[in-house]
Parts: sequence; C-alpha cells; structure tokens
Amino acid sequence: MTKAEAMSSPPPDQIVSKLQAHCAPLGLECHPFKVGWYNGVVQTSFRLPHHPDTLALIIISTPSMFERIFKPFLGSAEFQPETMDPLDQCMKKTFKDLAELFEDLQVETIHDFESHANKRPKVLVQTAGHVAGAARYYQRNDITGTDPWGKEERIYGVSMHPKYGGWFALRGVLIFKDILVPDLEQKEPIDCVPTDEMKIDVLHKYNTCWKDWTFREVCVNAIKERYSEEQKLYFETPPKGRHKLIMQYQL
Ligand code: B12
Repeated sequence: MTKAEAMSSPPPDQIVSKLQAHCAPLGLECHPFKVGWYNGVVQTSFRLPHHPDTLALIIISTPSMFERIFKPFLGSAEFQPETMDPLDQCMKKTFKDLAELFEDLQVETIHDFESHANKRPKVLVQTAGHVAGAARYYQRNDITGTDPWGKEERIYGVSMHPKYGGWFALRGVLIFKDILVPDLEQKEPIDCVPTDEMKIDVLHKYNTCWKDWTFREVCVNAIKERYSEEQKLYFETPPKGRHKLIMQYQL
C-alpha cells in the first residue's frame, strides 16, 4: 500500500461501525479480528496469506436473518433456482453488497462453504468467531477432566453464542487487505458453557443428534432468540424437498 492510499483509507473504527450498522437490520452480526490471531492457532495449511495485523471480520447470521433477508431474496429477481444452494446464493449477494460499501478498498470475501481444490475449507469460521470474541468455540481438549470418548473417536467442536446459544451460523469472513489494525484489542469470547459437564453435553449432542436441535439449547445464558418454526422446517427438509417451501414463501 502506498502512503497516499494509506492516508485516504477510512479509520478502522469507521469501517467496523459502518459494517455493523449495515449488518444489524439484515439479522447479521460482524466482529473484527486480526488475521494474525487466527493464523496463530490454526495449522499452517489453514493460514490466511495476509499480514498478521490485517483487519478481518467474521459474519454471523442470527435467527432473524431467515425472515429479514433470506425469504425476501427468494422472491427477488436475483434468485436463480436450480443453480447453487439458495442460502449460499443469498449469502454471496449479501457479502458482495457489504464489500461494495467500501469501493475504494480491497475487500476479500470468503464463505463458510468455500473450499480449495483439495477440499480443505478456505476459512475455519468457528476459529475465526472465537478469536474475534463473538462465539466461543468448544473443542474436546477444553474439557479439564477426563472425557467419555475413546481416544480414536473424532469429536467435532461446536461454537456457542452468548445471546443465541446454538441458534446461529458462522457465514464467512471479510478481509480488508489494505487495512492494518495493530492496536485492535482482542476480546475473550463469553463462556456460556462453563462446566465440564455442560461441555460434554453440548459436544455429545452436536456430534450424535444435531438434527433434533438440542445442542443449540446448552447454554447458561438466557437465549434471546431462536429459529422460527418456519426456519426449522426449512433446514429440517432435505435440500431436494425445499423447492416446495420456497414456492410457498414466494406467494
Ligand atoms: C466440513 C464441515 C463439516 C463436516 C465435518 C465436520 C468438521 N468439523 O470437521 C460434516 C459434514 C461432518 C459436518 C457436519 C455438520 N456441520 Co459442519 N462444517 C464443516 C465446515 C465446512 C468445515 C469444518 C472443517 O473442516 N474443519 C477442519 C478442522 C480441522 O477444524 P477444527 O477441528 O476446528 O481444527 C482447528 C481448530 O482446532 C484450530 N485450533 C487449534 N488450536 C486452537 C485453539 C483455539 C482457542 C481455537 C479457537 C482454535 C484452535 O486449528 C485447527 C485447524 O488447524 C464448517 C464451516 C467452515 N468453513 O468452518 C461447517 C460447520 C462446522 N458445520 C456446522 C454445522 C451446524 C454442522 C451440522 C450441524 C450440519 C448442519 N450444517 O446443520 C453437522 C454437525 C456435525 C455432525 N454431528 O455431523 C457449523 C457449526 C456451527 C457451530 N455452532 O459451531 C459450521 C461452522 C458451518 C456454519 N455455517 O456455521 N460439517
């Protein structure tokens, strides 16, 4: 970046507050982090190729995203049935719109569903959400006592949000390639699954019976909002059967 470009960039605080203001009415949250915080914990193969002080934001969908942007998107001319997954299409458009708010800056968008040719995800959104202080990522090795699983068993980790418990998703990241934020302060994500017993419970439910929604309720904090019955029905329905629901939303 040249000196002139650096001088013309808006201050990082303004970038973050502008994005937060745009995200809130869409049922989205965004939380800033430094690429270096993320790269500091993931294996080399998952690292993002940017300066450690580069500004990035994790984008989270809260329960109201479904009604606020997804259903309206399905009724819009931009929706192209029979191409890619409808929600992925909606998120692609939304991320594009968010990036276009900063037309003078180089903004890279990476979605949760994007992977490299070798199938490795382009970004690990649970780790990004944790280092940004947005939603704590619980992994098997967070259990301080002995855990109930066999050594060889693969137990996937799960993120939990202080307001929404498990009723949210991590949709991807925006990376401001030219913006360095050496002074950004890291926030510890709130621990809403504090005991070993609760951690075992949430990991067990997430790994064995995620379809019944119960892992989403394991949280000591009062859950502020959950998915609507309509949203639950959409996600419970296998992708092949969703076109019927989509047609109903379009009426
Ligand atoms: C591949 C994938 C799957 C695979 C494999 C799961 C897995 N975790 O590997 C399968 C198909 C099984 C799957 C299933 C599901 N998935 Co899935 N999946 C993903 C995806 C695309 C990538 C995950 C991945 O490959 N990780 C790679 C491994 C190696 O990462 P890792 O174990 O976290 O290891 C890293 C960390 O340990 C980190 N690290 C090391 N030390 C430290 C220290 C700290 C402090 C931290 C923070 C990190 C850290 O470094 C490691 C990498 O080097 C993510 C989206 C994404 N892009 O991240 C969604 C995601 C994990 N899935 C999600 C969900 C909801 C599901 C399902 C419920 C189905 C669904 N979509 O509704 C089921 C539940 C699991 C089950 N019981 O089957 C959500 C989880 C939300 C949450 N609350 O956590 C995600 C984040 C998608 C999203 N949009 O929100 N999934």
